[in-house]
Amino acid sequence: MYVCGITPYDATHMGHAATYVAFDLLNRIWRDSGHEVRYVQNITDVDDPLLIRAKERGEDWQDLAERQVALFREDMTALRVIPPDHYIGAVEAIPLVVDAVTALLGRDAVYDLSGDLYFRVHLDPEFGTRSHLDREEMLAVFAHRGGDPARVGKEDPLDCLLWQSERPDEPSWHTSLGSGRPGWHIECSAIALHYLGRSVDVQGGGSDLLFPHHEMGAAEARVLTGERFARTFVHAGMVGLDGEKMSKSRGNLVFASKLRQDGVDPMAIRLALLADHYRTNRDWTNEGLTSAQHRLDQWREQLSRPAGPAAAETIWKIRAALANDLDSPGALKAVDDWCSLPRTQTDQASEPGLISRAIDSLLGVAI
Ligand code: 5CA
Ligand code: ZN
Repeated sequence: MYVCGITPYDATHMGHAATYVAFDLLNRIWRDSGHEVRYVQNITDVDDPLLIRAKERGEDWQDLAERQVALFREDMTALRVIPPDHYIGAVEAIPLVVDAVTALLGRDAVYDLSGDLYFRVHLDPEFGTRSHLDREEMLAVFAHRGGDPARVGKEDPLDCLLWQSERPDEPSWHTSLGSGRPGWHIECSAIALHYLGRSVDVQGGGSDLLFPHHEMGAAEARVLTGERFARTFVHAGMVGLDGEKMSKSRGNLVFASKLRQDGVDPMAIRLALLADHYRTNRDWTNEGLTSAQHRLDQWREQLSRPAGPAAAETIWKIRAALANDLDSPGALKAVDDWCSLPRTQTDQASEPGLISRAIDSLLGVAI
C-alpha cells in the first residue's frame, strides 16, 4: 500500500488525520486477515507550496519541514496510526527520481522546455482511466492543482513536470538531469516503484489527489514498467469546517496537536473521525467530537466491568463491517450494541477484555 504523505506545513489538520486514520483501518483489517502488509508513505519535503509558506513565515524551508514532520509523527502516534514501513522524503528520494526520469528519457517519454523536463502523459494508453475525467475537466482541475496547462511551448497542455530546472533563490540539486528539483508526481511513483515493486495493491490519499496526482503518477509508472501501477485507487473524502474544504490556503484548519494541547483525548478524536464513512465528504464539528467523547466514556464504563455478554459475535460484526469497504460507522455500532446489551447472570469475566482487544487492534482505539 502506498499512501501519499503530507507536504510538511500546517500539519496535522483534521483532514490529514481523517485520511491517515482511514488507511490505518485498511492496514489493520489486512493484518487481522493474516496478510503481510508493506506500507510506504512519502513526505513532499520540497515543493512550491512548502517553499512559499516558508518564505511567508520568514523561516528556513528545511526547518519548517523538519518541525512539521516531527509534529505529524507525534500526532499519528497519539492517534495510534501504525507507521509505514518506509517513510521517505522527496529530498532523500532525488536519486530515485533521477533514475526514473532517466528511464523515461530512454522511452522517449520526456521533452525539454528551457531546462524543465516534461512527461508526455498520452504515452500511457490508459491515461484518464483512473480519474474518468474528460479532457475539459482535466484541464480545469490541472490548473487548480499544481499543474501548468497554460505554459507556452508544451506539446500537450496536460503534460506534467518531471524535473524543474534551478530557479534563483530556490533549492536545487546537481544531478545528471542538470541542476534542479523533482516534480511532484514522479516523486511518488519513483518511491512507490522502488520500495513496493512494479505495482501496488492500493494507491491511497484524499480525493483531491485523484487528478492530476494519481492519474499522472500512475501514467508515469505505467510507461516505466508496462504494467498497471495500482490494482485499486482508494480515495478518502474531504473533511471541511463550516461547509468549506479544510485547507491550508483557506486557513480554516483544526489541528490535532491543538486539540491534544487543549486536553482532548486522542482516542475521542479518532472515534470522531471513525464515526463517518471514510469516503464521505464531511465537516469536522464540535458536536461530533463531543459525541465521540461520550461514546468513549460509555465504552470505557462498560468495558471496565468485571464481566459482560458474549463477545464473539460482536467481534465478527466489527470485522464484517470493516471488510465492507471500511464501514467504520457499522463497526462502532456493533460495539455500541454490545455495550447496551442487558447484563445477566450468564455474563463471563473474559468477555469485556476480548472486546477491548478487538477495539484496540481492529479500530485502533485504546480503551
Ligand atoms: N504531499 C501531497 C501528496 S504526495 C499532499 O497532498 N500533501 S497534503 O499535505 O496536502 O495532504 C496530505 C494528505 O491528506 C493527502 O492524502 C491529501 O489528499 C489529504 N488531505 C488534504 N486535505 C484534506 C482534507 N481537507 N480532507 C481529507 N484529506 C485531506
Ligand atoms: Zn503523492
